This record gives sequence, C-alpha cells and structure tokens, in this order.
Amino acid sequence: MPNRRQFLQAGGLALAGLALPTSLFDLDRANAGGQPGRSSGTVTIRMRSDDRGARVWFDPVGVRVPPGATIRWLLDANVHSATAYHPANGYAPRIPPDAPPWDSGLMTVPGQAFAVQLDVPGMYDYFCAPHELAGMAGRIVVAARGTRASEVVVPGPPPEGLRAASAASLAVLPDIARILREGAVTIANA
Ligand SMILES: [Cu+2]
Repeated sequence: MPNRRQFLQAGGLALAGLALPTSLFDLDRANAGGQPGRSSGTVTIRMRSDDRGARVWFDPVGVRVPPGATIRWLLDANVHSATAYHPANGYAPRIPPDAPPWDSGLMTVPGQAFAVQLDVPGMYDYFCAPHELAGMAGRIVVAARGTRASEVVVPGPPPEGLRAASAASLAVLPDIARILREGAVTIANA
C-alpha cells in the first residue's frame, strides 16, 4: 500500500514541475538498458471532468507500460481517486495476484498527484471511488514491448462474496489487445 510519504512526494513533484510524461518509446528504451524491476520512467494519467462535472474519466483510459514503470495520476478538477480493484479496497481483485494494491484516497486539489510503481507484469484495473458507478475506471497493462495479449495475466472469476466492478466501469475498459497495439487509448472528449 502506498504510504503518506509517497503520496506527498508525488504531490510535490506535480506542484513543482510541468514535466511532460515520458513517451512509451522512451520507457521501453530505458527499460531495455536497465535491471528488470527497476524504475524505468513515468507515465501520467489525468483525472478529468467536463466543466459541469457531468462526465468524468481517466485520460488515457488504457495504457501499456514496461515492468518497473511508474504511473502518476494527476488531478485536473473535481474530486477523484485512483484505487485498485482489490479486496483491500472492497472489490474482487482485478490486478495480478502478486501485485500490491493501491488507493490514493480522495484527491481534491488541482495539480495534486499520486504515483505507484508497477513491477509485476499483467493487467491492472482501477477505479475512482466517488465515480465507480459512473464508469470512471481505467486499465493498465504492464508488459514488455512485443508482448501478445494471450501472454498477459488476467484475473480469474471474482471470488464469492466480493463486490464486482460495475457494468458502467467494465464498459469503458479497453481490450488488452487494443492497449498492446496502440500503447495508449483515450476516451474521446466529445
Ligand atoms: Cu472520479
């Protein structure tokens, strides 16, 4: 679980910097020369809302990163969280069995950020606690470049007694094959 220090560090970086997210190409290149499991760059996912707060979404909604990459959620507006589907957070697991779950808690200040490093390959689905029923969810595929969809570890059926992801949230999650093909998938801001 992320601790408060990690949270504050991530927030501090967001307030201090205007750094652009590293491209997937750069992440792969950095990862190729590094040790497996070591940090190899950061991808930013924005937590967005329209002007009236009627639509809420993660941008990009689907992304592939190499093992060891850091995901950083950045609050644009409204109140959001980045929370892994996991029993620790009240849901059936939708992350790899060996991967630690995370929960940012409610983020309320524009520019605030929260980060986790993802070392275990596989599929990670997460949601926004206030907007799970509104379909605010996202998918991260941790996989080296060239990985096939059939090689990505996906969770089994939800254990009995644990809450499943809402239909609205499941509906926005892009196919693993599409995420692997396109690198990042964005919900059209219509
Ligand atoms: Cu939200």
